[in-house]
Amino acid sequence: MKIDNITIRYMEMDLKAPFTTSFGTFETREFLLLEAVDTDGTSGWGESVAFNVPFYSEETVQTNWHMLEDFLIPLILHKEISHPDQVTEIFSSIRKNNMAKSAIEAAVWDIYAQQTNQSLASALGGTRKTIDVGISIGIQDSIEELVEIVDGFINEGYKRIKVKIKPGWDVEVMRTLRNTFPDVAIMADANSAYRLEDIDLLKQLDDFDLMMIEQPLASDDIIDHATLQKELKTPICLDESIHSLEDARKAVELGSTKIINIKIGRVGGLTEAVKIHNYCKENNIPVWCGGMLESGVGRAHNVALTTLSNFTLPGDTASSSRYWDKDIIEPEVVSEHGVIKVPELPGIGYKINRDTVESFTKSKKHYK
Ligand code: OSB
Ligand code: MG
Repeated sequence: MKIDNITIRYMEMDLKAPFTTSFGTFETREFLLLEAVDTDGTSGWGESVAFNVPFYSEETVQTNWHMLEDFLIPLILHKEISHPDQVTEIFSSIRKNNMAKSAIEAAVWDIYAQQTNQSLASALGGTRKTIDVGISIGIQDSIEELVEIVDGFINEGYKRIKVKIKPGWDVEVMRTLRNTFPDVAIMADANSAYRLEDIDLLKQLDDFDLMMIEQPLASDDIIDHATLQKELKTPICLDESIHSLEDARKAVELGSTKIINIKIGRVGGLTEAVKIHNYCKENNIPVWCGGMLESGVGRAHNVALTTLSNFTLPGDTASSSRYWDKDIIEPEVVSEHGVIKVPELPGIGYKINRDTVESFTKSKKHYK
């Protein structure tokens, strides 16, 4: 294939409910949507999962647009590409900026899967026909409200409940949830809100039989996480600390993590995500697919990735309707009793609703 032209759109979609983590609250989701068109006319879609603020990672919507326009798009346009794995090599002179790279790479994978007449899941080597999913729940105003929300999602059938924690919203919250829902798979995500000196507090979480604690310590740390894991019964799962296969290897070798949350954007694309998956499989590290409050396009890529065999733990890829009144794909992603049926059509397997896309577009630019 050769990419003939690319359109970037600055999107803004209202979340149904605000989503609060230890680093801040999102009420709307601003993100970049990218459409790449091959010289044969095939369209592929990708989403940059960077936020409008650099709180989860240093990348933002604006830095991603700059990277795409000034560096990445000029490198990819009109280049002969025989397999999407080459995109990582084409971008190898550019350091980091993984979410920006991933937006293009995802679109190239979508085109490749369509041209080879297979679902994106199959193109990636995935075999599952259905995937199990959990749900991630933000920080609430009171424990009572949280219990009610968790109860609702358990009744919808989600296979695992993840709740956000931060200092002052942690041990009592988890104790209440465990006492109220003794048999449910529960985990906590701190988004880097603690330091090793908080070890005595974090050890109290061992009483609640949590599936794991996600990213308790600094976003750039794997040393203190290793020290913490030696003292904790609860498995640590790294999210923010892992940007590549090399990061994963070092964290696993050090004993900093027993489970890895793979996010396509954070690791720079599907090719790197598959490599991390394969390495983890060989090393008995279960993985699951994280979420970034994606629209249907990013969600479709997450569904496809999750069909690989070592995605043995439920991910954060919930139904479109958990986030949006109306998603930009058809059909929307639907979880029934915590299970999503993987689409079998070529490419991402969902149709883009161009009218809906247009209605959420704040600005757009075409590159040829
Ligand atoms: O740490 O996994 C995270 C949302 C925004 C930023 C970071 C994270 C999250 C979530 C929500 O946990 C996942 C989702 O439902 O898409
Ligand atoms: Mg996380």
